[in-house]
Amino acid sequence: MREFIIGTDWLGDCDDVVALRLMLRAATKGEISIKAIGINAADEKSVTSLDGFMNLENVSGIPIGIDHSATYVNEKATYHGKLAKFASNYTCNEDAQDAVKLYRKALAEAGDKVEIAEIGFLQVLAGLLLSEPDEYSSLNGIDLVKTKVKKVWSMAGKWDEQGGKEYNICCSEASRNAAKTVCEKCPVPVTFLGFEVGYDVITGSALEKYDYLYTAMCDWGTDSGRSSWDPMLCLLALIGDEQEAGYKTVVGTASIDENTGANFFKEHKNGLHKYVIKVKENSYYQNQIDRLIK
Ligand SMILES: [Ca+2]
Repeated sequence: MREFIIGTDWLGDCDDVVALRLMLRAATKGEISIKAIGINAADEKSVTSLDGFMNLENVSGIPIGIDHSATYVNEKATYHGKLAKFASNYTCNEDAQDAVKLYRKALAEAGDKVEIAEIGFLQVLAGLLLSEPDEYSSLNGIDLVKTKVKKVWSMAGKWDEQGGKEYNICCSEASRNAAKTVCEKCPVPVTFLGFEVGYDVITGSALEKYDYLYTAMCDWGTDSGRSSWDPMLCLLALIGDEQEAGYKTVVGTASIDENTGANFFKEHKNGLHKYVIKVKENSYYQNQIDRLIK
């Protein structure tokens, strides 16, 4: 069975919640196994909110890690308080392990190679790459990833222009440096799904009104669906093949200007990086996601 680690900025936007439902439902159906979830941007209720969400989705036993330095105030994510009421494994963010440590532990314990799906900022993945040997593995981060990671799927970047800018990369000095580190040091293939792919695919409008996912979307600020950056990345990762998922790819090497966060792409056939371009109508992706989250 394919094994995943998921990284999310479980801070505010509701497209992470839609995306996690896709992944958790696939796990419930036995299609994938999720070894860990790392939170790379948080408010004070992010860990208990995610714990509560997993309980509501009838998923248990997936450890949560967090970047403890990435906790912010976020008044828009009122759904975190509602989901946190269903938490049972964690009482606060401090109960969760450092996400880099958790990634290292999960990779060290993995039998087969793991895939990493990142739908937030890249500093946990960068921290993993820069990590030193520890109690979990005698390998440094790059060698651990080389040995235990099959592929990284990342919702980040804007690839329909050279110098494109996208939030997950540009947001802060930490996110810009992290994206640069991942582009320069990750020793396994990375497929990017950029801003331009997900913004005009709107999902979640068909949810039932009693569904707590619908509540999360309303609390974030929409009752008529949301752009599908994270759900599309997760759907792509679940299908596991870019062409089969309805995309063509551009292959080469991605790079980041750490001062501005602008992303660039140099095409060449032996590159470790790809970005995806839609080849189907938006409704093709929208219908699949809406069907899977219902
Ligand atoms: Ca996200």
